[in-house]
Amino acid sequence: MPNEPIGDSGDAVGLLTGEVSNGQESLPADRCLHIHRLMVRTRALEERTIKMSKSGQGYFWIGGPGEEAFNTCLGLQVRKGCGPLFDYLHLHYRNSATLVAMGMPLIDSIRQMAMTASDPHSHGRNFCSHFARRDWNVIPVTSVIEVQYLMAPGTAHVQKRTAGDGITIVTGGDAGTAEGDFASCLVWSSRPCNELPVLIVVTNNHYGISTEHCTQHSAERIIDRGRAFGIPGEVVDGNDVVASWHAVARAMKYVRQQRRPFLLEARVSRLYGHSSSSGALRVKGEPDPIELFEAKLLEAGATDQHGLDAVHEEARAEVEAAVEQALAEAQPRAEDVEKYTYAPSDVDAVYPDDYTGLPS
Ligand SMILES: Cc1ncc(C[n+]2csc(CCOP(=O)(O)OP(=O)(O)O)c2C)c(N)n1
Repeated sequence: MPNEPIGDSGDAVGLLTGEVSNGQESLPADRCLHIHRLMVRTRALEERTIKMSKSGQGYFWIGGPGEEAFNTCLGLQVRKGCGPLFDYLHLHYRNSATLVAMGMPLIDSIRQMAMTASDPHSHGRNFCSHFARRDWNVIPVTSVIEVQYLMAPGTAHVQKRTAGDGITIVTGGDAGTAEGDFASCLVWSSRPCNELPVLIVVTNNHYGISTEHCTQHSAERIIDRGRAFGIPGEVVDGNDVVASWHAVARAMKYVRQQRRPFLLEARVSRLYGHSSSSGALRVKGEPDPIELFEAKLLEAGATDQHGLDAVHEEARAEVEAAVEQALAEAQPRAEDVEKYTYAPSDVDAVYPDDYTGLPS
């Protein structure tokens, strides 16, 4: 079930009938326009935060331009909420479209880039795209790659023991799957009689930072590694909205109903390189999921060029207003530096609430 009512983007959305097809599968046109708007808003956010990193309004940039098709379809189908009855998300740093699809205001990501105290994900203390939302079960994103795959079986274990059909979703890149944490996830998710409801997603952009996938991995498909553990999987063209929607729906249905793991590998683009550390310049020759989707929308008669331009214009204006507002907001205070260090815990005798200095 999508997180927001489909067709809340104004215009004639909701009045549309008709389908958008990729030749094999299709989606209703009004849902496609909703997805398109979310993808464009995310791209506007990413491109503006790249600019912030280059103009001294923030520092390091990392994000997911090129992954909007798959990640939007993922975010819209998450069962959003707090606690084990809802889905847990162990994401990596390329999932802005997932958060935007779940309803994150764009300004919240800009606040993290601008390192303001109002940043709800880290109070201005973490890199951009390092999201954390307790109310939506979004576990804090770490810069240390792959550890999320080791933590995911933990929340899935709780969900297995809790009546309900909440699932755990973990995402990461292809290069990180070389690490032991990925193998541990496969082992812990598939122990006989202890199989766990984990949707193991790998967004394969064919690169680590600068090493190509084909120079490191002899297996062409990452999902094939699941075979040894009896974990089924699917590879999907993550630049194809229609295919991604259905692949996510199938995978989620399997994990939700069977309470067993599933591997989903999405082949995606990396449109601005690895991060600001590698320059964040637009890469030529990689397919752009937004351009591909817009061609499909036009072909299906779901909208016209004027409609598409209006969505881009509206997204740019939204982002500019958000940057202006965020830059006027307060930075963290020096006296708060020790706050939010520990999560409150009844079983922690030393720091039950927050860090209060070294025990005397
Ligand atoms: C444990 C660890 N090793 C190395 C790094 C440095 N590092 C950051 S991103 C990255 C590449 C990750 O590639 P991939 O898993 O394919 O994800 P992508 O960034 O391409 O989405 C590396 C090696 C790190 N952050 N953490």
